[in-house]
Amino acid sequence: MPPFVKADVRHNRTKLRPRIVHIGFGAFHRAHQALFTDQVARQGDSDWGICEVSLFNDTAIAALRAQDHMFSVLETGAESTEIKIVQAATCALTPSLDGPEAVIAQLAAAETAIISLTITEKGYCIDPATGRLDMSHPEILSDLKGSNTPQTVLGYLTAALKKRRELGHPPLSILSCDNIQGNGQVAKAALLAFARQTAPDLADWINAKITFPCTMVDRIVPAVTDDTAADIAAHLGHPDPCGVACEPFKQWVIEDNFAAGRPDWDIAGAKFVADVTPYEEMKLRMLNGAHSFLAYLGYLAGYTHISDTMDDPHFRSAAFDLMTQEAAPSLTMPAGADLRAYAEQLIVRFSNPALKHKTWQIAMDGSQKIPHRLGGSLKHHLAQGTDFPMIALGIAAWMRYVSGMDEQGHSIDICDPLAAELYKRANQPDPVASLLGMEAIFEPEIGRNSDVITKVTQAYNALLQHGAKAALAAL
Ligand code: CS2
Repeated sequence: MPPFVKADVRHNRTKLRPRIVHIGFGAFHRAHQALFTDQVARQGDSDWGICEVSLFNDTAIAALRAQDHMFSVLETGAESTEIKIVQAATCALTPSLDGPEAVIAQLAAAETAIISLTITEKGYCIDPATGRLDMSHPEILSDLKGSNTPQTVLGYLTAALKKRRELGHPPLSILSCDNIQGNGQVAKAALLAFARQTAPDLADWINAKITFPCTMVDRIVPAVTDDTAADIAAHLGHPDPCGVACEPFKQWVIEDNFAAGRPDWDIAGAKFVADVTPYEEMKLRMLNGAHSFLAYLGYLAGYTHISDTMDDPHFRSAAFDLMTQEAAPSLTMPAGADLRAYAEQLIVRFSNPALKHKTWQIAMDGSQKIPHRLGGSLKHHLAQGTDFPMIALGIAAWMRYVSGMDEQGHSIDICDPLAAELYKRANQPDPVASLLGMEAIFEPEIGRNSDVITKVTQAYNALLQHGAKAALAAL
């Protein structure tokens, strides 16, 4: 088989060790943490390599192994395109090919210093509104019974940390790279709650020894389509089943709290800080809040991609207003932050015509996303007594979306761990109050607030009567 890339593109990987074990070998990780780690490996004499783990996608892991653990990232801007070959991975594991014990052993290995995660919001098995472990989650219940093949990441982490402690290996850090407010704290709370059920002394050890730095991660990485795969193949000279395409922009802000060291990711542009909270809130409420808003309204209005919504002046200005008038006022930023410039930059990023980012993709898992993306800003307005028309419209559009029928009468393929319950409630006589009453999604201070119920109901009725485009234009 010909080599994946020519010798002059390869860098010397002999020093790299799998000191990072990453769970979640998905598109976002490939274009973000893996690329940052690769850039560090290229520039210095770093020994930080990655063992890529996918718990459920053995096809991707087999493909990665078949190409010497390399893959491509195609950065597509509005005007130019650049391909990068990530060479930071040194090995790859998946339970169905290697057995769950091989994954657990790698996580427990003495040289593993960081376990990083991109498992999406639902991978933590928490109630999104509270961040607490969902003790009724069927896979959590199954893992708590102690099967040899865990179903959840928490099951794997607990088994690995138990082994690690027994072997006397040094503590490490668990680095959540998911779009969850306080992602490190959420990961810690979920893992401790899980471990406490099985081994309270292990939970105490985790609490004392393992660190869980919070991170803000940002890069728009749409799911690969046939077209993007063809673009990647054209740039590379052959297909790459692990290749991803993304925007040129990338950002990573990391709480500098590592138990066993970390790569100098700042060489590649990451920023280490003492407190990530303001950056996390800014990104979740402005970027992701606007993304979800555009996704639900855009899908209902018949727009396939986020860049299509940006061609509609009403959508464009509504997204800008949501960011500057309803999200930004809820934020307390370090001196020098310019939230208006940030919003302007986001509009440019959303408008990138080369990124075919589907509204349907962003609309997935709304029950897990809405609390972090719109809930935080909403709480601010409730406390201040200020108005929140865009947030109300965004929540109403999500409710309209989960009813399962679009404005043309076509059914919508709703992807959400709570899809059945959402569909049921969205099709009841009073869908707004019924959906706001879901405490896993809306804390009672939001879900039972009469102002929220009234405003979301008005927005919902406007969507039913006039459709998404007109309801939005009327604002
Ligand atoms: C998007 C995010 O799919 C989604 O929900 O909003 O994946 C978004 O593209 C990233 O957070 C950007 O950093």
